[in-house]
Amino acid sequence: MTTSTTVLIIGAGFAGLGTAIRLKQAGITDFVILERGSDVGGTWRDNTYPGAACDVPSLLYSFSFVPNPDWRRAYSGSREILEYIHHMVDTFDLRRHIRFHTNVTGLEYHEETALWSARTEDGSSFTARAAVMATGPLSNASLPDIPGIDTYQGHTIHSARWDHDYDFTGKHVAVIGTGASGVQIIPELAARARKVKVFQRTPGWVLPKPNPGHPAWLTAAFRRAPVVQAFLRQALFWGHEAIALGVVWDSMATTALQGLARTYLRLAVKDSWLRRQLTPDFRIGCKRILMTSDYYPALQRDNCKLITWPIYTLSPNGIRTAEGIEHDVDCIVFATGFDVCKTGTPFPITGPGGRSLGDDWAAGAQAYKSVSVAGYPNLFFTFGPNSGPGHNSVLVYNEAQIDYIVKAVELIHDQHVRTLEVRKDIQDGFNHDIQKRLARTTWNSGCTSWYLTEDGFNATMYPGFATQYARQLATLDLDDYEVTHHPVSTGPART
Ligand code: NA7
Repeated sequence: MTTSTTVLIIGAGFAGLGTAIRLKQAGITDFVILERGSDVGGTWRDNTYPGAACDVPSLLYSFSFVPNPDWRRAYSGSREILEYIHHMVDTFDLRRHIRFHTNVTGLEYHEETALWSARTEDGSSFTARAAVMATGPLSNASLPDIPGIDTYQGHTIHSARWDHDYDFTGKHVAVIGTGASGVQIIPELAARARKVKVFQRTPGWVLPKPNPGHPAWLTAAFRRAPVVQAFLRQALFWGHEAIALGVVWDSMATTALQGLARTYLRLAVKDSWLRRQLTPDFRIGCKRILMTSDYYPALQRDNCKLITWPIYTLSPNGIRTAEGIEHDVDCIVFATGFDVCKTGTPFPITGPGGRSLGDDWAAGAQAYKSVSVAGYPNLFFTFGPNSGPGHNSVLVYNEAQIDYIVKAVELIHDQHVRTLEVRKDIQDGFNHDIQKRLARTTWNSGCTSWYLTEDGFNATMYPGFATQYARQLATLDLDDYEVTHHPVSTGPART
C-alpha cells in the first residue's frame, strides 16, 4: 500500500515531534510521521535504566514553543521528560499523524516526480514532496566488540534496553562503561545489588549536579506569568553559552573548569589510589563531561569496586581481565553507548541518478548548516552533521534546525517549488570552514570519543556558540540553493 503526503518525517522523538508541531503552527498539516517503535519519545522511550536523567536543566531541555511550567526539578529524569513528550503529542494532536511499528528500510528519490519514497519493513511505502530525517544520533544500542561476548551464560542488559523484570537484589553485577549512562546506573545498582564491579576503560571528568526541586511558588509563578519562565530559560541559556569558553576551545576557561573538576574529585574521593584511577588524561570537554553528584560516593561504597585492568575476554561465568583475574558475575550491564551514524545513515538513502548517501558520506558526513545535503533535493536532516553542542541544550540547536526546515517546506508547499537543493560549492565552503574551526576545539585535541570517526574526522560537533549556530539557521538564503519550480502555478492549498 502506498500513502502520499506532503512531508514525511522519520522518527517520533523530540526532533520529529518538534518538526510536526512547527509544521502545524505554520498551517501545514499534510504530514506523516513514521516510527519504528510502539510509542513516541525516541531516546527517552528507550533509556529507562534506573537513574536515567538529563544533564541539561529542564527549562532548557524543552522546546521554547512548548513551555512546561510544571517541571518538578532543576534536572529531569527520563520519566518526567517522557511525560513532557506525551504532553506535546496530546496538546498538538500528533498521534493521528504517526504510524507506529513502521520501520523504514530505505528512502529513495524519484526524479520524474520529484518525490521521495520510503520503503518499510512490512512492505508498505510512503511518498512525499519533502522528507525529514529525525532518527536521532543515539538510537542504536551498541555492544562492545569483546572476545567471548557470546559465551557468557549469565544475564545481560544494555543501558538503552533495560530489563525491568530483572531483580538485582543479592546479585553480583558487572557494569562495563563509565560514560554518561554508566555513571547514572552505577549508584542505583550499588544501592540494590550485593556487589557491583565497575569496568572502566577511560575515566571521564565529573562535575557535581545538585538537583533541587522546583518549589511550589516557582511553579505558580511560571503558570501565572510565562514570561518569568522564558526569562529564566534565557538566563540559563546565556550561562551555558559562557561554559562554551571552557568546553569548546582550549583556553584559560578550560584550565579553570578542569581545575574545578579536579577539586571536586579531591574533595569527593578520599583514597589516593582511587583518585588516580579516576583522573582523566585528556582536556576537559574532549569527551562529554559527566554531570553527577552520586557517582563518586557510589564507587566508595563497600559493595562497589572499580576495575581498571583492560577486559581480556568474557567467559561463561563472567569477565577475565588482562591481569588474569576471573570476575564471576550474575549479570553484566553494558553501558557501552551507541552506534553513532557518522559515516552512514540508519538505512540506505538513494538520491537522483541512484547516488547513495552512504557512499557520499563514506569519508565523513557533510551537510550544509547540518540540514541540507548537496545532491539530495527536498531532504532535510535534524541532528545532522556538525550540529552537536558541547555545552548547551541539544534542543536549542534542534529548534533552529526545525524552523529552518519548516521554512524550506513552506516554500515547497506554497511556492510551487519542485526541488530545493543546496549548491555543492556552498556546502564545500561551509564544511571547509567548519573543519578549520573544529581543528582548534577540545574535541579534536587528542582523546577518542563518539564525536570522532576512527580516522579522527569530526562530523558530530558544531565548533561555536549555540547563538552562532541559531543565527546561521535563522534565514534560508535561496542563493545557497538550486531551486526549480513546478510548471503549473497551482499548489495544493493549506489544510
Ligand atoms: P558513551 O558516552 O559512548 O560511553 C560508553 C562507555 O562504554 C565509555 O565509558 C566507553 O569507554 C565504554 N566502552 C565502550 N566499549 C567498551 C569496551 N569494549 N570495553 C570497555 N569499555 C567500553 O555512551 P553513554 O550511553 O554513556 O552516553 C551516550 C551519550 O548519551 C552521552 O554522550 C550523552 O550525550 C548522552 P571509552 O570512554 O570509550 O574508553
